Amino acid sequence: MTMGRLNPRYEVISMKRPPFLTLALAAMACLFAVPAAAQGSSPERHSETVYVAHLHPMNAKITKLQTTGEARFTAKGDSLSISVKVKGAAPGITHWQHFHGFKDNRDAACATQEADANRDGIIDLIETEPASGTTMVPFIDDPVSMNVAEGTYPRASAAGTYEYRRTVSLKALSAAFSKAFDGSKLDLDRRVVLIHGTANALPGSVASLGPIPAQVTLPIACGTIERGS
Ligand SMILES: [Cu+2]
Repeated sequence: MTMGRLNPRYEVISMKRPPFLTLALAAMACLFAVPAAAQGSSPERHSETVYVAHLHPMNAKITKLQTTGEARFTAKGDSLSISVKVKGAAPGITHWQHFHGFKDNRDAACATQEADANRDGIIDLIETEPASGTTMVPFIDDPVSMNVAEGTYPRASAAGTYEYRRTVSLKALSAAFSKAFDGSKLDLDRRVVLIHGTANALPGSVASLGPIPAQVTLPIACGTIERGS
């Protein structure tokens, strides 16, 4: 016992103590240790898992804006709270926002300037796909509906800010996700959050998704989702 050696008085007492008393004390220590350990584990039953994505500007040259923000996912029991706070977005228009990723086990990443395959100086939605994967869950009025094209997305204020908050059933979202993506799991820490939308005119070289105008899908901010606190 290191403590005994550091404290001569303790050394004397413990040397005088009969062996059976030492055993009895050790047994008592065990009795007290059990409830203490049980107490220590109880908060885990109600624990929350937090995932955060710090959003960095994309295509700032064409948006003329520095769009930044934070997306936060808090899972607790069956509830998943999603919050997205954005500033520096094009004011007064709605902004598509989703997490993107791959339905296999690959990690998604934010596209860099190298993703600009046609060298028009703009990374369009299609060009983000090799790095970021596909559009997965929309942050709309009802994310569980997975209605990317028709859901209601937030509109930025005149100052270019918005705040989105929704709480969904983790079970319901996981089921809808699994159905849409061949049995995949949500795996938030493999995904990226993308914010879209500009009011500025874009050259014809900027590709989009089907009939949706390129101004709607233009990526303006991205962040990788990481498990955090
Ligand atoms: Cu998106």
